[in-house]
Amino acid sequence: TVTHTLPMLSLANAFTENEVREFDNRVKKLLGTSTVHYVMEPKIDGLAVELVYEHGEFVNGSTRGDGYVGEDITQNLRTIRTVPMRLFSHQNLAVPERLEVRGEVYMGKKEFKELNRKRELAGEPVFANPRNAAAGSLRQLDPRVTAQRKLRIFCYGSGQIVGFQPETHYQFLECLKRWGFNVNPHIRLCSDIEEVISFYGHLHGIRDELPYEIDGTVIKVNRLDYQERLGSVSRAPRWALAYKFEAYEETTVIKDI
Ligand code: 1X8
Repeated sequence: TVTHTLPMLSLANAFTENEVREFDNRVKKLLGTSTVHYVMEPKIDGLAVELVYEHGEFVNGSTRGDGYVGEDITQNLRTIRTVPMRLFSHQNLAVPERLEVRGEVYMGKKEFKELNRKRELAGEPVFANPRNAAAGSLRQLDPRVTAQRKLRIFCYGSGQIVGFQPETHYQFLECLKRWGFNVNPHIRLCSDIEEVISFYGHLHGIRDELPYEIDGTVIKVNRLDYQERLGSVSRAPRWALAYKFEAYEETTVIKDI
């Protein structure tokens, strides 16, 4: 097991435009300001993990677990090609002494279908969805099995960082890219809640065309000093919200009782 330096919190959910407007009003009221910028990102339907880098070197990785204590999955994460083993250092952007990065490990829709096709042919039980397939693949005791499952990662957050302090979440995402992390391309910096609502509509519109499953969007207060002031309540930050999409519905055929 691995104890996370900072707990990996869950997100409060919203399902309606009204709930999103209430979130914006709450944030502005708590901060005592009328202008708050938000970053919007797709919410990836995968498994949250934490990657730890010391002096730019990947040293260990873990699952979210209960948010406080996760499982060590370092060897399995090493087989994911989009998890950098060593970070790029730049003239004007050094690598921090210690960097804890959070992201979502997922399986693409194509890879999921292909895996299930093979499992069906082999008479093995199929996975219900890409998320379960990704979870089953990460939990493998043999990293060689994980390596064949074609998992990927999108990085979007931080745990503890020693020796580096960005001013905004958007800046942090830009740094992640330069260090070599895979960051989702459909991310938008919004100047107000109207832009947030409109970008939600845009992401909803491209949902089916994306090569991986998303179950909504994540809205985050951009300024990190604001995030700190807002803090968290009941295991969820007050500075972020999951604005969800309706779930896909499928029909199950009961073949036997
Ligand atoms: C969970 C997720 C987050 C993001 C994307 N996908 C998720 N499943 C993101 O921030 N882009 S944040 C998050 C969490 O804080 N529990």
